[in-house]
Amino acid sequence: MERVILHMDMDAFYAAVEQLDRPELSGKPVIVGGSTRRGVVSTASYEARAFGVRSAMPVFQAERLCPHGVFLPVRMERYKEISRKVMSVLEAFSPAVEQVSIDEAYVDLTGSGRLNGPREEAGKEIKRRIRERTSLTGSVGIAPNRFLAKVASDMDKPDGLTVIRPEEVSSVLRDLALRKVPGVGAKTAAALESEGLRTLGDVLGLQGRAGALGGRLLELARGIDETPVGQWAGAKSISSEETLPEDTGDPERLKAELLAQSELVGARARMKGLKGATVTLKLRRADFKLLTRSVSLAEPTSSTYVIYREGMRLLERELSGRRRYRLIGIGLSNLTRNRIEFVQLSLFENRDASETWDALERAVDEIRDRFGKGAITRARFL
Ligand code: TTP
Ligand code: MG
Repeated sequence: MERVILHMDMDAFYAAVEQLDRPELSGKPVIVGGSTRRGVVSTASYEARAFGVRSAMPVFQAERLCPHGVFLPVRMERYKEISRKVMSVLEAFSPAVEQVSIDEAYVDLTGSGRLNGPREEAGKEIKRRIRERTSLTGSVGIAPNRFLAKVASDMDKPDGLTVIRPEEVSSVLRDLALRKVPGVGAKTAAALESEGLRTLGDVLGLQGRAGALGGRLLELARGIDETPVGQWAGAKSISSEETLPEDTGDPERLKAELLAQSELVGARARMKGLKGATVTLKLRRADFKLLTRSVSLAEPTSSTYVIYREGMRLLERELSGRRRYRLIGIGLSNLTRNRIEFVQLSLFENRDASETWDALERAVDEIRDRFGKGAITRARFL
């Protein structure tokens, strides 16, 4: 049966919530993220985007581009509160809802009885209810599958509603820039562009050679995405923790434990095809006081190396001579589905260190699967 999938993504979400709570900021360039200059931008209002400010940009760079911008810290609890309202609107609308990030969800409208009349009506109704409940706007895309619905919701932002009908799919895909394909990161897009591939149409034109690019991108180029809505409900974070055999303040001991934990978390994320944008260190002190420390990453990761590196930075800040700890753990949250990457290709010689780690870690996971957990142990443990 032909499916009808809706994707909804709130507009400039964190910044829009800040403008909602402080009406004097509406119409102003608002930049949320990194309360310190060393941080990165979480998001920027559309007014700030006009100056070139973007998510994941270092704060000092945003300050340079937009010196009169209003810079605000992240208030995650408040955004979660609004996010819950948005999701409850969607859940009231259809039983098949899958939230994929704080401000984004898919709704399967197939056979929901909501399609009497044009598809636009369902989209309009959802947008209207979200606005009524939260006073915020979101953009909606409606298409025959998830991938296309997400592409559609991005085509007209903010406050847009875009429908891609089955007969329009091939022409939309032909001209779709690879950097607009969900899952293709900026680095991958640049690598593909340097190979002369700019659009999904170009990928399709590769014919035989395209096989080497990995099946997923080729499928998308053909407009195929069978992923059901709801498949991935539940996975909010991946974490691992361990109570130590005895309380310790020995940095080497804690670091070794952190590496082992990072490896478990990374392997589980890679197995599930997920990446996380937040790394959280958990420590329980000998006096049972619990500490959690988090860091947001510019790019989601499933890399043991990156998880460990970020965990170490957090750990080093906490370690002081005399403190002893009874538990250490590390978690990955803010999960998204794996990005499409082609690091296995000899086509791209200029891999950077973290990509090489990715490829290495995938190889390690494979060997473990085949020969058991003990087959490979990191040199660190020896
Ligand atoms: P997005 O939906 O990607 O961005 P957005 O809602 O701010 O803007 P748009 O109108 O383009 O949808 O992400 C949702 C929120 O997630 C965003 O408001 C802040 C947070 N976020 C980060 O913290 N870091 C990031 O790198 C990105 C992309 C988002
Ligand atoms: Mg958004």
